[in-house]
Amino acid sequence: MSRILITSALPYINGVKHLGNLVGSMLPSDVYARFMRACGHEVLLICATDEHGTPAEIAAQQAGKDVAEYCAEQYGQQKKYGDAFGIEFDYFGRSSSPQNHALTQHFAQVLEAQGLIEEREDAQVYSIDDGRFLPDRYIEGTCPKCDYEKARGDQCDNCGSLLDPTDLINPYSTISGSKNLEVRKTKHLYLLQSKLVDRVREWVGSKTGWSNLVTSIAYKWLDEGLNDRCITRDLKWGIPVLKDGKPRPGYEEKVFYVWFDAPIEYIAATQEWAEAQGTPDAWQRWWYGDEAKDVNYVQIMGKDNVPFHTVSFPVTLLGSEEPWKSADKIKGFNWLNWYGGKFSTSQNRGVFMDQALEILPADYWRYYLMANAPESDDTSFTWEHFASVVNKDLADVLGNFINRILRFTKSRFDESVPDGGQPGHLEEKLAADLGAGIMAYGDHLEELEFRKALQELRALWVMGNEYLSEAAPWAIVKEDPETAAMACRTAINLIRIYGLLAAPIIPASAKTILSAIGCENEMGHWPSADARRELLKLSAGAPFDVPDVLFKKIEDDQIAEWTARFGGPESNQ
Ligand code: B3M
Ligand code: ZN
Repeated sequence: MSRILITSALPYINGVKHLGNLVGSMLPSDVYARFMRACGHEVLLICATDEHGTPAEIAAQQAGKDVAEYCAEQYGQQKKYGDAFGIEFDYFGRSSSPQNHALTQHFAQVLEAQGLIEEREDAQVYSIDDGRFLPDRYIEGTCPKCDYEKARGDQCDNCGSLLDPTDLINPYSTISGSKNLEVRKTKHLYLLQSKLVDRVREWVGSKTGWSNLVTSIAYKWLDEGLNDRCITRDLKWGIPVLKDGKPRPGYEEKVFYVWFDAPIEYIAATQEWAEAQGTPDAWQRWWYGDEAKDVNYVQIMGKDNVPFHTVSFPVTLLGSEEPWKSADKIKGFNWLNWYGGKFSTSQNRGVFMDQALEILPADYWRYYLMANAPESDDTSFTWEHFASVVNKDLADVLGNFINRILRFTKSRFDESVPDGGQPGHLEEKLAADLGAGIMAYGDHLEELEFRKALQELRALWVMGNEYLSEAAPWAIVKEDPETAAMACRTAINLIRIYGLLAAPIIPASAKTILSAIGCENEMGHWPSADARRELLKLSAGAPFDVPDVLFKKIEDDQIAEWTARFGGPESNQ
C-alpha cells in the first residue's frame, strides 16, 4: 500500500465550469483517486477554488457584487456541482483562505531570504481615464507572437504565450475601453526564475513516465531561458504584500500575483483539510520533510497550466531550500472543444456543469468524457458523437447485458443465483480473457491513460456479451437446464465484476448495479486479476433484483433540442 497525493488544478472562481474544464482536471483526478482507493492505497485528493486575480474582480464587478461576497457565492456553486458530478475531493478549499495567506507570505519571505526575490522598478501600463494601472486581464490588445487581437495582458489564449501587458500591440483598457494609456514606473517584486533554470531542468529530467505533452512544454520553457517573473500586481483583491507582518512600503495598493499564490493553495488546502478534521498537523506527512518522501504526488491539469507546474511552482518549492514535496507525476490534458471551437457562455456554445446535470445524470457525462478524454490531441464534443457513445457503450453493451441476463434468470429460475453445472471450456476462455483485460485496464488507469483504460473496460463488457451469445442459456434451458443455470450464474458474476471495475468512472450506476445483486458493500474494492476465482464469487442462492433500465438511449429529438439550446455545428461560424 502506498500513499498517493493527488491535486486537481484549481478551477477559477469566475463562474460554473464547462465540460472541458471538468475533463481537464477535476473528473480524471476523481477517477484516479477512486481507482487508487479501491486498490487499497491511502489517497488524499485535494482541490480548491482559485479566487484571486483580475478575472475574479471583473466577474464580481459585472455581477454587481463585492469580490469577497461573489467568491463565497461562487465557491458554494462550484462545490455543489462538483458534488453532483460525484467528484469526491477529500477537501475542496479556497485559495483566499487564511492558511493560503499565511503560507504565501511564508514562501515570499524565504524566497527573498534565499536571494530569489528582488524588487525592480517596472514599466506598467497606466490608464489615465480609469485612474489605475492595468494588470493582466484589465488590458487587451494584439498578441506580438501570433497577431490574435484579443490577447490578454498576461497570456494569449490563441497561442498560449505568457505575456506582459507592455508586450501588447494596440492595447486598450477592458474596464473602459480607453486607449488613453501610458507607461508609468512603479515597483514590483520579481521571482528570479533564471537563477533556478538548471535546478528545474535537473528536476524535470529526473522524472520518468511523464507524457510527451508535459515534458515538451516544460523543456520549451526551460530552453527559452526562463524569464524572471513579476509576482505582484496593482490590485486590491488578493494576498497583500507584507514585510515582517506589516504592509511592505510601496506595496500598499498591490497584492501577490494569482499564479504565485494559487499552487501554494495545494498545500494550504491540505492544511485546511487537516484543521477541519481536527488534526492540524496531519498535512505535514503529505507535504513536508522525511515523512512525505514516500508520498507519490500526482498533479492533474489542462495544458495551459503546465508551464506553471513544471517551472514556476517548482521554482517556489525548490528555491525555498525547505524540504517540500514536489510533483512526481504531472498529467496534462489537451482541450475538449465544442464542434471544433471554444466553449463560451456569452455566445451560447457548449454545456456547463450545471446545465449538463439538468439534461442527463452525471454518469452519462463521466463515461463519455473519460472515454474521449483529450489526451493525445484536442478533441471535439458533438451531440451526435455523444449520443452514439452513450447509446452503444452504456445502453446497448453494458446496460442491456445486465438487464437481459437478470430478467432471463428471474423468468427461468428464480430471483436468486441458480445452482447448476460446472464451468466448461467457454468459461475457461472467458476467465483467461477477463483476467488479462482486468490487468490491462488497471495498468492503464495506474498510468493515467484514460482513453486506453476505457477502451479496455468497454472490451470487457463486449466480452460478456459475446460469452452470453455463445453460451446462449435461453437456447439450451429446456434440454440442459444445468448448463443454462451455470451460464446465468457466470454472467451474474460478470455483472459484479463490471460493477466493481466501472465504479471509478460511473460511480452512481456502479452502485445501482452492485446493489441489484446484493454486492453494494463491495463498492470501492477492486477485483483481482484471478478471474476464475472472481467468476465464482456469487454462488447459488444469492438474491438479486432486476433493476430498471440503467441507461436510457438518447433520441434524435433530444439531440435536436439540445443542439438548439447549447449550440451545434453552426455555433462556430
Ligand atoms: N486556475 C486554471 C485556469 O483557470 C487555474 C489553475 C490553477 S492551478 C494552481 O486556467
Ligand atoms: Zn498569441
